[in-house]
Amino acid sequence: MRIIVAGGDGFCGWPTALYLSKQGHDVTIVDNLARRKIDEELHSNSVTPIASLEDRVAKWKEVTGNEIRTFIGDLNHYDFLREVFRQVKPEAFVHFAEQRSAPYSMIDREHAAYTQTNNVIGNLNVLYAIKEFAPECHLIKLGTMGEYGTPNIDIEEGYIEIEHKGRKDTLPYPKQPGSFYHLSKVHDSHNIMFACKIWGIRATDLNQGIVYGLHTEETKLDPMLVNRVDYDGVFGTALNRFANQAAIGHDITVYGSGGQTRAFLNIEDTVRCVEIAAENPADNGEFRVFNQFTEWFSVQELADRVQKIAHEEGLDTQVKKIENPRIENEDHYYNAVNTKLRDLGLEPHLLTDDVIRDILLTAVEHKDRIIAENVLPSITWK
Ligand code: NAD
Ligand code: USQ
Repeated sequence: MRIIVAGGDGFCGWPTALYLSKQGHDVTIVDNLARRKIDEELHSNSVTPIASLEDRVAKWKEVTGNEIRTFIGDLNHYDFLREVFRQVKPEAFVHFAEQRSAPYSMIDREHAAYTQTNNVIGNLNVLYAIKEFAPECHLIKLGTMGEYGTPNIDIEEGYIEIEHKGRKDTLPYPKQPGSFYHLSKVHDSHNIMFACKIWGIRATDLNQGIVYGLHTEETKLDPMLVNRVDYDGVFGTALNRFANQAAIGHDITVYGSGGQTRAFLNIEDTVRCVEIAAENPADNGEFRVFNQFTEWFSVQELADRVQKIAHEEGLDTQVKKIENPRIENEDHYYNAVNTKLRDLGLEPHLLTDDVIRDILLTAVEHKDRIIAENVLPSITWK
């Protein structure tokens, strides 16, 4: 299949591009390298030393013989995107290419506006490009479990049957996102659903939980293929961030009570979920939603598990509750459905102690790269 991986230089996109290439697909990466520029803006970095995109794909070709084409450019520039579609004629478009940090989107008006413009207009451009140049192309769009928020009822996969005043309908599941970033994903979902309805294009919204880990079989083939890992208070996510805090003997920062429960999955399952979606495309006109996660944990539970492994490895770190910089429910009900990807063949990699140890030991290996002052949260919702 001819597959475009937009955002293919990022944390999820890079291993996905390699995995799909390894499976024999004809992969093209599109990326504007915005994430690397944001590192400069925040004076931060990936814990692992990542090679340039050019060097990464050259190494991939050297190691496997497989070519991955690259286009450096912005989905917000429609002339660029049109040219990419004209040259590639994609059968699937995997869309990771968004600003994905909730705290970054909450810095100030400019960052909120950048996040929503970048994400919503970029995605709208992709919808138009599919309509105009590749109407059969299957859009595989990365959404987020955070679109749903933490309702006091079970979270369904995209839709919920509602009975109201004696009448029934199946409607999009209510959305209660917790940041301007998460809101951008809700706006994207609405635009995609509408485009499927009016133009008959096909799309799968992968409502992904928090991704942990860094390695896949493919990224391990050579040090130059290593994936990025974020640890700072802006882009670092729970679990990966906790392991990196532990690696430098920093406190593991639980925000508020730590009862916040989130859905998680291993990066090795991210790449497989995208493959499953690509190999089982939505029908023409269908807007399909899969909840892409394998387990859920409270933040406190994860912090305790990382601390336990850190102590086993001789690292002195403590779990510390700090004032929550976000506005979110800290003690809530959580029960989310995730059967559709499993029904299509996903075999989850669950969070074992060895997986935590692997993330921790990678952080320890590169701990000189961790900038200690970036580890605490610096952005508040208030
Ligand atoms: P990332 O920031 O590491 O990667 C995103 C990539 O997209 C970067 O390489 C960036 O340069 C590129 N990009 C951003 N805007 C672009 C634009 N307008 N044009 C071209 N390229 C652009 O993020 P990630 O962690 O790999 O996340 C990928 C996707 O998955 C995002 O849409 C994110 O919302 C979603 N997601 C991520 C997680 C997670 O835990 N990392 C969880 C759920 C959903
Ligand atoms: N948290 C802590 N301590 C920390 C960091 C985070 O307690 O040091 C808490 C947060 O308050 C929050 C939870 O952990 O309750 C998750 O925070 P996070 O930063 O790991 O994840 P989030 O901001 O939700 O965003 C990440 C990705 C985003 C993706 C989302 C999936 O950055 O791209 O959409 O996870 S989900 O959470 O399902 O919405």
